[in-house]
Amino acid sequence: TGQRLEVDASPYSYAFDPHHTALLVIDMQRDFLEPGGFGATLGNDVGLLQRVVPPLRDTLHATRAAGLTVVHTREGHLPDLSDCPPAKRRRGAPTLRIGDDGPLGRVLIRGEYGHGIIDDLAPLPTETVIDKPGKGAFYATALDTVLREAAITHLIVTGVTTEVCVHTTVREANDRGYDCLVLTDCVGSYLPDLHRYALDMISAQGGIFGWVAPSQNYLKALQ
Ligand code: TIU
Repeated sequence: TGQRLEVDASPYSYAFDPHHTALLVIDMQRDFLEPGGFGATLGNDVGLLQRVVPPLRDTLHATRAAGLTVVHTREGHLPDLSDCPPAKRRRGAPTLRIGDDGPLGRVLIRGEYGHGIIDDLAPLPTETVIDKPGKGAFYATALDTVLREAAITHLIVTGVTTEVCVHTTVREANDRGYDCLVLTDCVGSYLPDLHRYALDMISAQGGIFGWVAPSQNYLKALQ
C-alpha cells in the first residue's frame, strides 16, 4: 500500500511514503535553547534559536496527527563522563565545561534539567528518544537499527544547530542511504551566516546530501 506524497523542495521535488518516513527532532534541549546551558557556556546568544520553536511545534503536531514515526535525539554524557572524549571537554574556553555544575544542573549530562527537551516539544511516551554522545545522531547509538526495524527510508530533519548536529546527522544519514529533507525554518543556529551556508551545502550539486524546504511545503504535502 505505497503512498507517495510530494514536497515542493530544493533542488527538486521530495517524494516520500509516510509509512516509511520519520520526523527527526534533533537536540531541542534546554542546554542549547536556554540561558545557562551548554550553548550559552560556549559564548552563544541562545535567544537566536527560539524562532525555531513555533514552526517546529506545528510540524511535530501535524506529523503526529498524520501517524508518522517521530524520533527525538539528545546530546549528552553519562554522569561519570566515560562517554565524553577528553578532547571534547578540553576544547575552547567555555565559561563552564561539560559536567560542571551550572544553573540548569551539570552541563550536558544525562538526567540533568538542562539535558531535557524543552516543554513545548516534549516527546510522547510512544516516541523514541536517542541519547547520543556526539554531534551525529548515528555515532555510538542505536538510531540506524531503530529506523531499519521500523522500515524507515526517509527522514524529515529538524532541530539544532543547523551546521553542527543537524549537518553531521544529515551527512551520516545520507551515507547510510536515507533520503533527508531538512525543514529550513525548523532548524536554527547561533550563527545565521553558517545556517544559510549549511542549508545551501545540503541541496547543492543536485542534492549532494538531501533536500531543503520550508515547513509549510511539508505540511501542505501531509494534508
Ligand atoms: N555548539 C553547537 O552549535 N551545537 C552543538 O554543540 N550541538 C548541537 O548542535 N546539538
